Amino acid sequence: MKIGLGLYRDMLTPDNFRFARQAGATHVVIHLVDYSHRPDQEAIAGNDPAWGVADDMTWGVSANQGQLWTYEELRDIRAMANAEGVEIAAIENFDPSHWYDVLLDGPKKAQQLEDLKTIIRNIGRAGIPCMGYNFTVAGLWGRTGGDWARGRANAIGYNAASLPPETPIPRGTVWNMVYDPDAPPGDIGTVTEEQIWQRVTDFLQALLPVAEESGVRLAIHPEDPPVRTLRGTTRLLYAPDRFQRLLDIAPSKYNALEFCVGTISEMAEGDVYAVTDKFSKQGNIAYVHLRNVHGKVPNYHEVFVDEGDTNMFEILRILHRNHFDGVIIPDHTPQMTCDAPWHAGMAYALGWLKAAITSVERTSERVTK
Ligand SMILES: [Mn+2]
Repeated sequence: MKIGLGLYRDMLTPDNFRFARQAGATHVVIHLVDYSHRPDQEAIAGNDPAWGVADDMTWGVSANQGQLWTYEELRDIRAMANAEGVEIAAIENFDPSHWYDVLLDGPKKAQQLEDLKTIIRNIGRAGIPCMGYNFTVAGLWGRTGGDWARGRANAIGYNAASLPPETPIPRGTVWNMVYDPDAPPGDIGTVTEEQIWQRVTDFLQALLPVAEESGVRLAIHPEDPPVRTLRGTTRLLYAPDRFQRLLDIAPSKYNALEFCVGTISEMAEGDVYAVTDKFSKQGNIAYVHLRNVHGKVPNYHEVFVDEGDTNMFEILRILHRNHFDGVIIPDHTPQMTCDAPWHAGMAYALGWLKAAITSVERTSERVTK
């Protein structure tokens, strides 16, 4: 098993790649979407996009229509990472500007599917083997922050009872980001169960052949928060049995999971150990998000990797037993009280992860010899 670190767009610097290597990572997962970008505000350096940045709990504005990620920029980022001794395991999340009508089944869908194919080809040509994505219309709306991790560390939580009423999604918004600030008034209406499955089927059928040719695994992240509906839209992967349905649409090594242990443990249904066993045994896991949580929907909060409801050693033992050899990254972690809250939280999680993986792998060597 390999250790990785997820880095947001404004963190893609030689120093942060070096930080990852120092903390024991051999890989990084990079974000290219600037989630918190708001044209009217200063960028917030190192802002964790877990929290909504606007009063209505949406994130920022993406206006990159027609500006697809190029081979050259991907090549250059990879070279920067390689120069510091880490490899890029995956890119995480498409830009809403590039595929809003794929999610919304809008008039630009056919063109945007072609654009996504171009992006996948560029990613493959740059030697990056995986593209993680969230197929979601409402996104992460509703998460809040609080000092509920150990030592009153700030972390993310979700409590349906304390949220403002769910409002319909305004036009020009998808996945909690605005792609058209000048959209006419009104909302996008509802999304039904049949519609969301049809949309993801259209997406996979269009993209998978190109993903296979390009050597880029498509890895879907489950819905966070894993609720059945949000803001009038039916959610796709809010329960473990829906993962198999998604994989069965197009069985292929390249139709895979961005396996988020934290989100799965938040789900009302299913057992996180059984789910980890099933999908790692089947070889469906492209990479893992490791994060611990107290509680489940409709009320949970995130905590440090070594507190919370899930026994992470058991998760690692299951992955190892099933020969999972991919990358594991800490998901978001609680922020630690110091001058570098995000980095300290990640360094803690990475150190814990390295010791735990070493222990699991060495213990099993002793047993099998
Ligand atoms: Mn996750």
